[in-house]
Amino acid sequence: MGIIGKPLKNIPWQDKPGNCKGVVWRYTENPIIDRNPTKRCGRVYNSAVIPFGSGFIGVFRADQTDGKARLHLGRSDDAIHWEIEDEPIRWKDEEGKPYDPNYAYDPRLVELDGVFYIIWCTDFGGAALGLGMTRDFREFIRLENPFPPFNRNGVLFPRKINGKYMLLSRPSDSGHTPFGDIFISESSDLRYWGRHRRVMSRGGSGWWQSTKIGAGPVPIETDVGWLLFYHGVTTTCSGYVYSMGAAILDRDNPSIVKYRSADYLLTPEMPYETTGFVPNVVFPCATLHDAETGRIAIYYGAADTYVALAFAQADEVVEFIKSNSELVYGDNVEYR
Ligand code: BMA
Repeated sequence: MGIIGKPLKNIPWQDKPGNCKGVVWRYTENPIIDRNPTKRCGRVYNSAVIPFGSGFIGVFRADQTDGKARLHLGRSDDAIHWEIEDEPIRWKDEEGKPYDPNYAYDPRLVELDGVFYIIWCTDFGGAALGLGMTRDFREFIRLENPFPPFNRNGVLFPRKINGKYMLLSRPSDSGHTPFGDIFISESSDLRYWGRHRRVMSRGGSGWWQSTKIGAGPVPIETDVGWLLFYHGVTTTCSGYVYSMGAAILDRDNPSIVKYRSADYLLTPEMPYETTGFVPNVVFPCATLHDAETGRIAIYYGAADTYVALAFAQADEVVEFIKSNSELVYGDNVEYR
């Protein structure tokens, strides 16, 4: 079993500690981004990173000191220590007119044929997916509303599949959404989307993903299928708890779930995950991975307050998903 993609030797990494019982382990120096990293950014979390030039670039969700979420750019040589800009990303529309989203959060970032695409949750009369692109991280062009409200957790696949762009998303309401499954849509041009199908449903015999689920980082291509980390939510007396699960989607038809882990891979346990602006949240939004060694560095938001890092080995994760697999009612049903 291997990752299909480029080698990326300089990703953050720590070997699995001897006492780790799972297949995902945390970076010992977490969180990697603490409170108030810049004058204007109070809390940075749920963010996306990507290799760029000889280093790394990130699109960060920053809740500014007015309490509102916006997207800020950051740069790093080692993908651990980040220099975040104090000014938010300035968008233009395709005609060159400035466009300033009312709010912007939970970005995902992917390179497709030499162009970097950013998807985030934007305000379009409520929560909807915003889509923009950049070639150089200097000029940012926003495409005009490719999606109607309400939706969150838009994640593009890193290549076209059968000639089409593919997108995972989670239709929602505009509040704190007490439901939600993962859907897939396809497009020839990124502007018009169709053939929507339900990929994965909340639920299962366990409880950790009983309320809602949403796609996390850009799926990782492996020779057994697309490795998708996602968040699963359960409802408790004191609110939602966000954990991380993983599934493997068919390589040629990613609307098909091949395997799906019945157990979570990461759940809030550490103080920076259980305590913060919103307690008990781990929310993965990005990975860096090395096809040569199978190493995966997972970036996740912790307690809506911090950015944290965890590690996994691709073959071990895939084996865990396969041997703990449980499909949920609604997965892989035709006309779903
Ligand atoms: C979701 C999103 C995430 C957030 C999570 C937990 O609805 O808003 O940004 O991390 O709630 O508060």
